[in-house]
Amino acid sequence: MTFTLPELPYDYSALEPAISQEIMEIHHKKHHQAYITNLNAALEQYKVAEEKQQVEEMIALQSAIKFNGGGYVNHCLFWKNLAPKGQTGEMSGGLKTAIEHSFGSVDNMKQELSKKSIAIQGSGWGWLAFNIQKKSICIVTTQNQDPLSTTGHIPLLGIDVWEHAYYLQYKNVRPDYVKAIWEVINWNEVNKRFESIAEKA
Ligand code: MN3
Repeated sequence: MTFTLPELPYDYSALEPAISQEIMEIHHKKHHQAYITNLNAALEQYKVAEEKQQVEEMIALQSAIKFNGGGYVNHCLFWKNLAPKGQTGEMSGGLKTAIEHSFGSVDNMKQELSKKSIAIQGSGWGWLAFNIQKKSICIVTTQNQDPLSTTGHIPLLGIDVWEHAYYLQYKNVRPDYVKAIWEVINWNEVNKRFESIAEKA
């Protein structure tokens, strides 16, 4: 099986002015596509190595699968957790209560997620996440394209802080990008993710 680029649920220009059309187009068509192309290639090579029972070769491919598979998964989440202004909905009562329980207030959560996302060294992601063991909402950061699922957390909302996500528009000023992204967070989607976790927890 091969993975394919999912369609964006909105136009490339729909998140302006928070995120420019040019960034959205390159980010989706070039960057997300590249992770998918490289993931498919690595999986194909893995299959061949497996058939030939070449364990060393299989192990050697694992980092490419993790990186590109993580890039695939993370961006699939990312497009959905963004929405054009006016279509973002509002945080549900249940999610708000859970956030207030963990952070005291929604504003505190936003401040902390912003601060930790801005502070990521190099490339990575800031997450509002559900800790499976503690059954509570927390903030986690990951490096590169490491998928959150390997850390015992379920993603509610992810902020891509790779330079490719903002550089064309915000240059080196990551804080301005992180500030602007709050205008286009799709709370309908975040609510949905939280509710499906809450049902099982
Ligand atoms: Mn990206």
